Amino acid sequence: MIAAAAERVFLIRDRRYHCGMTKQFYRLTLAVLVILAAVVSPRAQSLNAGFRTFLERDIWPAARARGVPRPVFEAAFRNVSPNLKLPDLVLPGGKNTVEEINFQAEFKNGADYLSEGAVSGNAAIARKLYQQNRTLLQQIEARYGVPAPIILAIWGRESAFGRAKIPMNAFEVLGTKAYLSRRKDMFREELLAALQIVADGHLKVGEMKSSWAGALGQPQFMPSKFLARAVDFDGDGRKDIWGSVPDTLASIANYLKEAGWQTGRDWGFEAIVPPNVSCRNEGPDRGIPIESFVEAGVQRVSGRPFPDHERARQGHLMMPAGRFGPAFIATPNFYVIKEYNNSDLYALFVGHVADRIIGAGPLKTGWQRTDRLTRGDVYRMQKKLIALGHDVGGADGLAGFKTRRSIGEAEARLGLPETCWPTRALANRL
Ligand SMILES: [Ca+2]
Repeated sequence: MIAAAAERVFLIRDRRYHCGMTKQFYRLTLAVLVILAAVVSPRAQSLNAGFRTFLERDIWPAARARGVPRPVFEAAFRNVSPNLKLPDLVLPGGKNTVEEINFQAEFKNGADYLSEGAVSGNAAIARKLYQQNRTLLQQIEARYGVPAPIILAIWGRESAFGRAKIPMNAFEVLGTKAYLSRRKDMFREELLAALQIVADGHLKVGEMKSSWAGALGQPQFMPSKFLARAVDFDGDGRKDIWGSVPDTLASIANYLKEAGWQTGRDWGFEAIVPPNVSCRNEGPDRGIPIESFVEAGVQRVSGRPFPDHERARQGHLMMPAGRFGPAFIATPNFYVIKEYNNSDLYALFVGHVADRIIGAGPLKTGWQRTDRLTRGDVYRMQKKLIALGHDVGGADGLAGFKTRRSIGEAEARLGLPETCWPTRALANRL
């Protein structure tokens, strides 16, 4: 691979002083490596050529139509080639499959994702930042109607409050994914949006740093979301979610407002769900008034009543580990947080850290040890459930709420205890 050879070249350059390598020998080595890279990897070459053709024939006309100047386009892709180390790529001739093993944080189990260390550490830093930015956060709350602790919790989760390095070239990531990923169409749109951000003057090409998934800046917005929802709160005319704390925090708040945040409502409450309330009732599409849950025997773990302003309004059963972990009555705002990052554990982390920032204690119910099924195991279970007529929300190897409640339905039909969570016992029976 040319990229790999180039990396080796850089290593040699860094080490030449230590090795006592002469300048001439270094040049010779470099030349040999470049030739080797060219000769040895015709596949990388053809991939690169295909990438260039894709950029010129597909991306450039679409970018031009959006008013992106040619120099911006050329600067964005200068020296950029496909980065084959990115996950979720489908190489030419390769198969489009689900990975067997989970690697992204949101696919972890609840005990890891909401470890007390991660939660209390985030809450402690957020409390300090809350003090330091109190006036700013009050202004943002007043304008967007989203509570400061929720904004702070998202900032912490996305970029460790702006301390995380965001090292990758957004055009390399988005270009590679638009060309080679499973979700080409989505990334093509994001690539065009990224070009537009530079064309609009918010950032220079070299400042467009992203995560490995193409998310931008401290709030980790995809480029299309940046265009739609980032705001300039400090008034300098640029939406700078890389360097400006006011822009970062207000952009997070505006994102949630645009996603439908209901001002004045909580995100949810940890609850005790008695056996007569089936875990099959979970989900954003199965809401009922919170007082109906109460009449069925659902209580808050704290023993205190649900707040008066919530009782008559819609609530949703939310059981991120089925019967094997804490349960919640979520409000619609929980699902607004999921608009930010479509994971129950993510939204729960944000909501719980927000509560901890203002003094709440740890979750009362622990996460039980469960069968460690792989993503591939869950994928195969989903395929069987689909064949039996269940709606699992698409077979992706992840136990989202539609998969969990489908599992509960299958368990009930097979006479197994309802757990609403992928188990070996069910996998063996399906
Ligand atoms: Ca600004």
